[in-house]
Amino acid sequence: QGAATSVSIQLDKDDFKQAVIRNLHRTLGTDENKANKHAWWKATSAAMQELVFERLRTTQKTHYLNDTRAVHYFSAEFLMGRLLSNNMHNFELFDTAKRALKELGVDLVDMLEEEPDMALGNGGLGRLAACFIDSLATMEFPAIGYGIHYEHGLFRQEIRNGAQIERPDSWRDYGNPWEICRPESIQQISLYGYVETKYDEDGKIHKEWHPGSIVTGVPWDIPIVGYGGKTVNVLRLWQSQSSEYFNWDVFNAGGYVDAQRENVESETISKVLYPNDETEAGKELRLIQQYFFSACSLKDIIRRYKRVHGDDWSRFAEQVVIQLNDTHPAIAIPELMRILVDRAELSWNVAWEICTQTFAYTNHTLLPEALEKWPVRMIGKILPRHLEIIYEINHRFMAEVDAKWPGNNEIKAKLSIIEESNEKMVRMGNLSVVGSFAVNGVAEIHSALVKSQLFPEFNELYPGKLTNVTNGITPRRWLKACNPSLSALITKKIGGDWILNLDKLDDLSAFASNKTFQNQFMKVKQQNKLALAEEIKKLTGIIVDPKAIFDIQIKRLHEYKRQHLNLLHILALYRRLLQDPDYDMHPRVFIFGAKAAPGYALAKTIIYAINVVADKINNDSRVNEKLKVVFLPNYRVSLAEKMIPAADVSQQISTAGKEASGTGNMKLALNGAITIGTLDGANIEIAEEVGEDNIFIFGLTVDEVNETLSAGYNPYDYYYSNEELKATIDWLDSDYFTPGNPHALSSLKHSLLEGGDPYLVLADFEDYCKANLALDLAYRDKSKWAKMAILNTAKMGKFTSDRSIKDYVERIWKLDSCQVK
Ligand code: DL6
Repeated sequence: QGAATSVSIQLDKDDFKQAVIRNLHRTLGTDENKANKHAWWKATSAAMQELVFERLRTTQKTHYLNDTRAVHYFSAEFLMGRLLSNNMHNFELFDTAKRALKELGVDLVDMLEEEPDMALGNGGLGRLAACFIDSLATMEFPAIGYGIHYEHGLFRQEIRNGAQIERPDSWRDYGNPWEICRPESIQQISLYGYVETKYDEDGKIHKEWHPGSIVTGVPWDIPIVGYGGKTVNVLRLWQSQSSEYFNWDVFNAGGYVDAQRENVESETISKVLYPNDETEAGKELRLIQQYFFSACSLKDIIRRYKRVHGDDWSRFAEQVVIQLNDTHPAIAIPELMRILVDRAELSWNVAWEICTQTFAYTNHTLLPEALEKWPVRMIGKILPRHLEIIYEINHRFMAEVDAKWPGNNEIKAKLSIIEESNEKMVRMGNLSVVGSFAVNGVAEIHSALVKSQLFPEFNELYPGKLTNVTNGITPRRWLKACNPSLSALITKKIGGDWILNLDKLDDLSAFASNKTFQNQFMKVKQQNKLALAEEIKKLTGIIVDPKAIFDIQIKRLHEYKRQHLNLLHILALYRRLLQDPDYDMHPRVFIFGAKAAPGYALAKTIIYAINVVADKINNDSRVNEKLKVVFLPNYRVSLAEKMIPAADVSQQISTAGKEASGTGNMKLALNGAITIGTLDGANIEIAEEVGEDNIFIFGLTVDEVNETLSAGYNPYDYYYSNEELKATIDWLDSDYFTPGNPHALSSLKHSLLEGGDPYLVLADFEDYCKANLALDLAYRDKSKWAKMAILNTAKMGKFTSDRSIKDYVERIWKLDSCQVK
């Protein structure tokens, strides 16, 4: 398997300077005297893009000439963040660029702030896709990411009077230097209409879909630079456009007037990313988005395949593997069947063989409310032919189930792709399992639960199909670029091989107890904390002490992630300090970053609660030497890059069994933060790697959660038996934090008590407090803490996305690398 070993492009400081000036003059039509920061950023990006294009062209030519098998990563989300610094790092030009720009009077780090985040994703799932395409390019695997060119990415969060306000995200208002429009590869896709059944002379049935409207998909390519700059792959994002096609034939056929009236305007399809609250909204536009990008991408793949293989479909599955990132692109399965059966006129069996050898599916959640289902009626209206195909797939699949479990209607009802509920639904998870050759979860425990709880019968029916690939993160962005001081220290100590072989970090273990190295390591942490303290002041006006413990919880706001458990513990500390001004604790700053889905009321209340509690504590001179709380607005990739290097503590406190993997846990530990966490998701594997002395594990395990629930969990038992817990919950429901508005936070108390506390916050509270106490004591022993921090960094080798990709490549995709000369 290939990995870049040296940099492909050599450019010195003067070349770089010239390239920037040239682009300032010729691309932007301005000059050094007039240019503002934004113009410098654009000119520098354009200078980088010259190098990127050169490698992109070479890569594409090499892949074409070698006719390589490639993976096509279908994902409704790619949370890319900023690209300029990343591309510079991957070309190993960051320092050169910094020196060149300095001579031009421009501070590179300051200039980088001009770039808006490309926030085309909600959180973990989209960021994982971004890390994966980085690793694929770095390891020189032929790969294309396919997604949607949203005009607006995830909303921008403002905090007003403590509450979240959503504002549109305008990431390309002033143009995006990284994307290239490819009108030569435009595709058209069909929607609505009806299906005509025809018989030929031999009595053979043909289905013809007469669509009601046609939408144009315009591809935008974002080059993805691998580390070392040898392979540059592409992320292709589809923008929808009106095709001015209206089918009068359909219209006049009668009965379609209403359907046409409801048609979604073509341009709106790629307008906005749905903010995911882990509940399926069942919105028609979302289904159309999913079909739109899946169908455009499939047509694109087939066009490329046919250029070489013509109408010979026999090699399709040899050349093409499609990874479905969750069920969002699962409609691609019946779409490929439609193309093969209706258009290419292959027999059903041949087509199904090709299909099931082409697709693989990754599951990212067990939460029942997040498992996608679409009303049969809706699919029938938007994609009438696909509904027929889904029924046919299900009919044949039910026969298979019947052969395995003769006459067992209960199993049939459970496995059926069609859910026979009040409103009939298509279960996209079941469709994905049936239509794929491999199904994977994203951490050991999650994959085990996919097998034992979510799809146990599928696991019996298809032994070996369900598997695990533990998630990973790219060390290029999440250590080298975001934490330059730590990465320089590491490279000085053990050499730079870790960037491509993260297992090498284990060489640091030998220095974990070395006082000099401990001091160097913690000095870097201290500098990073100082920088974050400045950022906090800039963003919120709050002054924090960099000597305090920086305790960070950054992730989407969801009850299962339990930011409210963190908050209850903060309240407990506040209360202890008020009751006993000498209460012995190391000063601690709790820092949050989180967006709540706009429609998720309780999540928004939790954000409000954090902010009002923060306001009270930060302004209470009795305690604020020891305790501070900060909520940083508009959490996103570029903010994470500033927070993660400064973290002492990483909060990973989800209810066991609920967080599929988590990847923030990996980023924080890689940067030397110690995890306080439950045995959930990838925390379990992190604990295995770092060892139990270097992590603070607390709370119920998955089995204990299940036992507690089946024994009839009653949160009041905990409420009445723990005086501190009761006091903190009641405190939230007084007007202490919301003067004049005593019940502003009642819904929070209600969910924890009368609401049944679905995520067992109360059950875990006491153990969480104990773990926090242990953490506080450990921090006071500077050498012990430094050793723990170093070992966390040293033991993160497993969690590079290069390893995840290697797992996918060897066990699922069966790809060869293709070295681009
Ligand atoms: O696999 C990436 C990421 C995991 O790390 C998180 O644990 C998981 O919550 C997240 N899942 C989703 C679910 N969205 N949908 N569907 O984002 O995936």
